[in-house]
Amino acid sequence: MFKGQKCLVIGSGISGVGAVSMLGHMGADITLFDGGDKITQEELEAKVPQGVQAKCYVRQLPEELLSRIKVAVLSPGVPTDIPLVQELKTRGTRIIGEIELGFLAEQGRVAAITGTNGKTTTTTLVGEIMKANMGPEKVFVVGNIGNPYTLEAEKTGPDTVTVGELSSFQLETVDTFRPRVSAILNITPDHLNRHHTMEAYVEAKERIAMRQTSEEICVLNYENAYTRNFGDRCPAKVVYFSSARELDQGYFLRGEEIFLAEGDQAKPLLNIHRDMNLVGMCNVENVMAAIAIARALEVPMETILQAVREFHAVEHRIEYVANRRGVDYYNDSKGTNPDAAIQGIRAMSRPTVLIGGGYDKQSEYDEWIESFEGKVKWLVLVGQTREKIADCARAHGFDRIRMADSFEECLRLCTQLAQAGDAVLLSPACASWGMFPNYEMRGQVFKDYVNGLEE
Ligand code: UMA
Repeated sequence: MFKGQKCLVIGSGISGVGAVSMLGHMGADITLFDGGDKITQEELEAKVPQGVQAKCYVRQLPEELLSRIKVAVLSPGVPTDIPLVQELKTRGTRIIGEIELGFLAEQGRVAAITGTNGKTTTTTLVGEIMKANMGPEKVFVVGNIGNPYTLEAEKTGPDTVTVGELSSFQLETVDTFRPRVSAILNITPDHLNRHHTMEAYVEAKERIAMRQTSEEICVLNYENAYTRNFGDRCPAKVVYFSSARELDQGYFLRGEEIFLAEGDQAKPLLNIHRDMNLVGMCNVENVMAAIAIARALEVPMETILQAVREFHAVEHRIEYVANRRGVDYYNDSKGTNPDAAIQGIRAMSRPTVLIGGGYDKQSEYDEWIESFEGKVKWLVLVGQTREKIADCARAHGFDRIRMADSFEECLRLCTQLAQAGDAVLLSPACASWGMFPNYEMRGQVFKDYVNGLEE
């Protein structure tokens, strides 16, 4: 498809490396560029996969090359409004994202999942259900979850299923991407420093279903205003789920049971306490969405329900770590925005010492602070946003705040403040950047610390 064509890959993280590898197999004439201010020429060259040829440039691309680039593949972390991308657009270069590139090689069915929160849990669960149904070798779980699509897309075939977790960053640059099933779990403000406006963020999320038709299915949350309204405009056949009301058609919660209403019948499927190992209403929604997605992929209901019964929490998402001296420790490092962190607090049933703060994504923290509702005993703040959060908390009348200068100090403070019967929750409402390269490392440091405490 791109044989002999001049292709530029921007960004040399895992997506960029995946894109170079796939373009290499396609016989493209590849240039790999990274604009990062620390990376060296040697480091960039070392990232080119073995057997693939790519010219490498750090920070600056030769002017004469720019005019010859036919296709530019953006890594998710590369904003579409940076000067380089704008320049390429003006010159008529085709701009696609790494997900779009992967899709060009896709041979099987695709289930694509987005949403501000719950993506990773839902994607993982759908992956497990599909593996139980088809065998692990026929299922590829890709995308924001940490596995670039371009590393797997060429292995797909007519009998495989790709389950993709897609972020708004990735969806901004899809074009022909057309999944068999899409899902938007919820949309609340996030990543506004990248998208600038809520409208642009919502628009990016909705692109997941942009190329779908009434032949395909889009699973939407009825209890989120954005996703409910999208149902009226969505080109795909819509299946709704709701955790707060009984629906005529779709998945809903009645008491402790998840029901499916189809035709003129509503059937109970499972009990959210007995049949699920996940806590919190957000996870009830994630499970409903996962069932709807798997059903749309024609998996027998019994296989779906058995996989749900066997499924345990995803690492870093309201993950129970251990009890130390009567205190329960929970790692919700993936609570990287206020809405995700609200779900973390809601899932707690004990007085809670809460760790907050991190990289500033220009979020507003009011609703998060309001969700404390007498449950949060102490708020221990760390990172770039700590003053902003403290000001917001005080404005809401919450002043049981402690400041820490480092993550280690923050952990020690929590252990001092928590008493037997309490919980300590790492659910910072902020990205980890600035203190850690990613939320996984932040969660791991938390878990190592807790596991190292005396029992
Ligand atoms: N870079 C440039 N120019 C720029 C910006 C970045 O050259 O303007 C370079 C950086 O110097 C760096 C590279 O690009 O060398 C990084 O690329 P990247 O940020 O796209 O990172 P990847 O390693 O390719 O990881 C990406 C996703 N990262 C982001 O969206 C920021 C990963 O999501 C994803 O798992 C991976 O692709 C595979 O699909 C992470 C994430 O934080 C988990 N996602 C956000 C979130 O979940 O909130 C959206």
